[in-house]
Amino acid sequence: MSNISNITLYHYPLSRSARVKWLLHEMRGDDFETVRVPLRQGGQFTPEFLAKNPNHGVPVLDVTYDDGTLQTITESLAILLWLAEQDIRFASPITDAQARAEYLQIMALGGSWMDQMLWNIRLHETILPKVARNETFAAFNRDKIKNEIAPELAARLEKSEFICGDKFTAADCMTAHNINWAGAYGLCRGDVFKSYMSRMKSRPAFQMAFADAKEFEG
Ligand SMILES: N[C@@H](CCC(=O)N[C@@H](CS)C(=O)NCC(=O)O)C(=O)O
Repeated sequence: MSNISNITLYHYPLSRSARVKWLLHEMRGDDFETVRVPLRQGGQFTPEFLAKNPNHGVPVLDVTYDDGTLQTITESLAILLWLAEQDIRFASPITDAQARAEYLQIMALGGSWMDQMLWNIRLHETILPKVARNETFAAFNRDKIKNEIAPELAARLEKSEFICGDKFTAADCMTAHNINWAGAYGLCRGDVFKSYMSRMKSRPAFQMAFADAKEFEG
């Protein structure tokens, strides 16, 4: 990350920004700024924040380059992929076509497909007003995770220490965050997930990223 002078993460405890915070701690220790966005109090709707992310969500990453240019990046999947490109220790090597394909596949599975199933469960079980909730749709998403996603992830984790083989990558930040989220709905709780999560939780960077998890207001 040679031409980057400063990184600021806009964050809320336990949320999707914790995926990014975890990878930043892996890469840079404490060498980045964190700004708490008070989501429950509507801090994501201020004009300043909306100018950074019109979709009013965290994570948002402000990157200042050595020449003074400021770039704002949104979307946790894009941010994780981009950060891992800057510090290739955390990506699958681009020279290994097969490993790279698997890594990108797992990132997309986590950042779009599984993420949206979890979000749909949250929307239809907790967030929407009761009249707008659709129990059948929530159950459909639960079943997809239980019968399709969880077995796919479990099969990978039975074979290897990390989600993409024997190396920790940004794909672990995405996948373990989702498994943790799924656990809150009683999903992805088998032994293979428990031992994977205990390996991830033993990492100092994970502990730093989730130290504020108790401050999450659901
Ligand atoms: N697809 C986006 C979703 C971001 C998102 O929805 N973040 C939630 C927290 S997990 C948020 O900030 N919600 C506040 C809001 O939408 O008003 C990503 O992965 O970055």
